[in-house]
Amino acid sequence: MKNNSKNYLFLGLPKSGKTTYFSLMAYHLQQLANKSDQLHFLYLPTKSVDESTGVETESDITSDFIGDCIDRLTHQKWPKKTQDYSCGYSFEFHKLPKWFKSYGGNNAVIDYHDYPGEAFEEAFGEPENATEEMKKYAENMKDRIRTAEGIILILDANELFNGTENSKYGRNIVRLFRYIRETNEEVKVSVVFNKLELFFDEEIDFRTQLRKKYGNAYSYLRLLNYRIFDVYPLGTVTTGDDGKIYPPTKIVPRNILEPIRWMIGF
Ligand SMILES: Nc1nc2c(ncn2[C@@H]2O[C@H](COP(=O)(O)OP(=O)(O)OP(=O)(O)O)[C@@H](O)[C@H]2O)c(=O)[nH]1
Ligand SMILES: [Mg+2]
Repeated sequence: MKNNSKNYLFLGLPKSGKTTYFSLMAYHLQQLANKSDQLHFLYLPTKSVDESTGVETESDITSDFIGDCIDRLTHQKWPKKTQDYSCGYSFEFHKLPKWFKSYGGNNAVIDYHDYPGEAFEEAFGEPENATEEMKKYAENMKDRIRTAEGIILILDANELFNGTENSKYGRNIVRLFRYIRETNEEVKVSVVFNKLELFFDEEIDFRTQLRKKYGNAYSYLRLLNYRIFDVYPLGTVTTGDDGKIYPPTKIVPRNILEPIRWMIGF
């Protein structure tokens, strides 16, 4: 992590939609910035050092990764599953002149970390057969939670309210909220109800649902610096001939930037 950077995390159970949401959010943030006189967005190169030779190289991991995800989504394919965790993705985001001035001008680097859901399960859930590697990622994730500026918790609303593993889901998020409270009470927590396309425009008050169905999690959440967001990352989805759900031919997200807008302030 760079000295002047702020650390933001994407957390959630496996398959909750973190990678899809993260890549669409970054893409739309870049598009918004490129249309505005005041906002500036740049993907940053990632530096790495070859341990045997000491030679430092730069690679465009962030823009390559987001480019690949967006390319897949616009061809009606889902991003590849996140298998491991090696580094964060970085971008620079400025709002000029107000944001720039108030933060002293050097504080606009944002590191985003997209961990596999299995690392979340290892840290806060009931993992079955966790690998040594996943245990390492889980520790790394917990370290980052303690120093994070913001946490975006992605909840698959369909799993949460229509799924069969409610008590497991509830216990996992309670453990996360408790850990945040104990180690980094002030951190901003955006709770994202995700995959809302699957509810086909039904008017559902998800906050009330959370309070009624996951009362203990809701009690812990209320003690944090949090906000709840309803997000439709793709706008709609289509069902293929095989009965599976695919991204639509035209992606028109709703509310996708609201969580980060609140977190960063622009
Ligand atoms: N309806 C809908 N389905 C989605 C959305 N995002 C993801 N999915 C579905 O959820 C699956 C997992 O999406 P990912 O974005 O890879 O989820 P993840 O949380 O990054 O998963 P891990 O990296 O394995 O923890 C996809 O293959 C899709 O089937 C969404 O916005 N809407
Ligand atoms: Mg992922």
